[in-house]
Amino acid sequence: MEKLVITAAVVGAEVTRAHHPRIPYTPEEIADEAVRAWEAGAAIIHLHARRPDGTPTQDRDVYAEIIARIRARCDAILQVSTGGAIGMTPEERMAPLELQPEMATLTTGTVNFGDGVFFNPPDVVERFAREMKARGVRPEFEIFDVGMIEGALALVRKGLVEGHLHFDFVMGVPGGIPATVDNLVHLVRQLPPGATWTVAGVGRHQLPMAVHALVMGGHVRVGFEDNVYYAKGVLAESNAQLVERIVRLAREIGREVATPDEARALLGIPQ
Ligand code: KMH
Ligand code: ZN
Repeated sequence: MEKLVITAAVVGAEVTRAHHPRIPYTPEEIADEAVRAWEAGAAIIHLHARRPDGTPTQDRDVYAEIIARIRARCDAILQVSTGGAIGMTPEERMAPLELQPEMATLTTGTVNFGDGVFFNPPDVVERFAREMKARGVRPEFEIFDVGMIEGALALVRKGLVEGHLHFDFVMGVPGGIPATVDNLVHLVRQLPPGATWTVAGVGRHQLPMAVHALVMGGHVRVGFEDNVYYAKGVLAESNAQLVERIVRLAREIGREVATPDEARALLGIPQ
């Protein structure tokens, strides 16, 4: 089986210190969580940015500081969010692409997101894809429901995304696809040959979805963005603690964990 690529989504846009007192807000705090997650075995760090009071921001300069701080300390693949937070404009959401990160997320359709709407109409999705292509940023397709795979493949047919295709199935968002094994198998079956996939189970679904991905040959995303608990009623100490558990489980079933450079090779990212 392919080596396991672990993504740590260390901060997100929605979760606050009301949910977990150790949610990182400042660039220094976010970088610390990211580096600890890398030390634990994460090859990809999925990044969001915050203002010092915790408000989500897509400010290019805040991302630049976070990226510089992480880069100084490790070789993880840094993947910026272009999802940002509900209600942000496409221009705001695209701002971190100016930094030409190795990777960025690309959601290929609109989905209800709790009480809000994560709005991704076709013209916006195409604009994001064009911008990523022009800047040499590898997209990771964020798939919140099955129709979004078709949205991603439409970009490929239009030549807006070329090369290796990598998908992240975000499962269990209220309004998106429920986190069930049947749904995961169905999602995987829709992918074209050669594509890779990871799963991000939300809340209590994080661990069971990760375990299914491990045995199915997929990859795994964990972290505070999607889940702040280690067990029912027990907060995780850190993002690293969530990564460490996945590393242990992978080793128990004989799956090796990919380094960032091995992940680059698997995902078609130039070294
Ligand atoms: N915060 C969500 C509305 C992404 O990073 O690309 C969108 C999100 C997806 O987190
Ligand atoms: Zn995100």
